[in-house]
Amino acid sequence: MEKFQMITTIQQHVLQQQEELFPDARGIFSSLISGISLATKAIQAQVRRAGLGDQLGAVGSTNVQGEEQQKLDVYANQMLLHCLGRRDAVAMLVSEENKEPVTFDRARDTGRYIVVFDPLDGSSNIDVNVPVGTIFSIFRRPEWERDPTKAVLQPGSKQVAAGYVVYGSSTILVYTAGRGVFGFTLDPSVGAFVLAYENMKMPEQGKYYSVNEANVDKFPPAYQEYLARLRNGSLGHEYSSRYVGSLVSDFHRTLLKGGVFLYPPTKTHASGKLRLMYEANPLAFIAEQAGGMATNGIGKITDIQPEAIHQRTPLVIGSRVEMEAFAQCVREVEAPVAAGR
Ligand code: AHM
Ligand code: MG
Repeated sequence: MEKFQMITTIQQHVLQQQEELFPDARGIFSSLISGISLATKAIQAQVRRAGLGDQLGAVGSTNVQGEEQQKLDVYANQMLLHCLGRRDAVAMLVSEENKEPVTFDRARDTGRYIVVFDPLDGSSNIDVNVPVGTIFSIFRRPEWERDPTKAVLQPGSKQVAAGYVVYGSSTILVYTAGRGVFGFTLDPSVGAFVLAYENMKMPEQGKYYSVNEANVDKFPPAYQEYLARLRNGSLGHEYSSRYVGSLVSDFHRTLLKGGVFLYPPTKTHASGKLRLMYEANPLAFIAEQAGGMATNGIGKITDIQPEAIHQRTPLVIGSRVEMEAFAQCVREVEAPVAAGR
């Protein structure tokens, strides 16, 4: 008899993992992942059609960060709010595009989760056909906290799951629930995210570093020295640079090929540009699960206790070798400064 290759969809995968790890689970968490999968399929369909209708361009408003909102930003945000907001599992949604958390009146035993997301990361690139993506992070709703903002302000180490979708040459969803990292490619003929990368591991060392080098003169001395070391062969081989300007894409390459991505602090922006809760935290969780690391230059990203939902953080994330070299460089450059030498 002919053997056909069977597929594993993201929903099947999450259910399988749940059965193995939490036999008592009632599928509440998996319904969240289904909501994210549905919303991102709709977003990718719209992204693929960009330019055919009038989906391109700005809407004429700015978001909470003061950035110009693109039409697709607004669409992606509404789609995630719509698809996730209908799930009983969701107590609260926090988006880059909304100033305050969106709360739902859910029973405590089902409404257990808070989902934080950047609906369309890199959207300023969309008019030039550069890959963009969605990033998400999932927390448990704290039992007794009534204030929605306080309920959300949990360190990244408390994430239950995190992931992203890249709308690139194919659409890929990468996710972790703390038991390894898995990648699913959208099969347009089936309409499902199909398991394509099992237990993803970041190479110990890579060939690329990724940073907006136009800002180098504004970086702190330790970052400038680190970039010099990457260029001068101190880490044992020659690096090339790659910078898409879309964090999800730059991170996805770093996950697959290794190396390091940096968005450092600058003289004018002491916390850099990227957001802790829906950009740095979820990617840091994935990096750690894949054998990599992530820091803000002082400590682990996932150890930071957030003070505001839209707070920014410097981000250095990547393979073990590059990250250890970064930590050593910071020690060597900053120790003499601290000692007044
Ligand atoms: P966004 O969430 O508004 O798209 O902004 C974040 C993006 C990241 O995807 C990317 O890494 C960064 O901004 C690029 O910034 P810059 O143009 O300063 O290099
Ligand atoms: Mg973003």
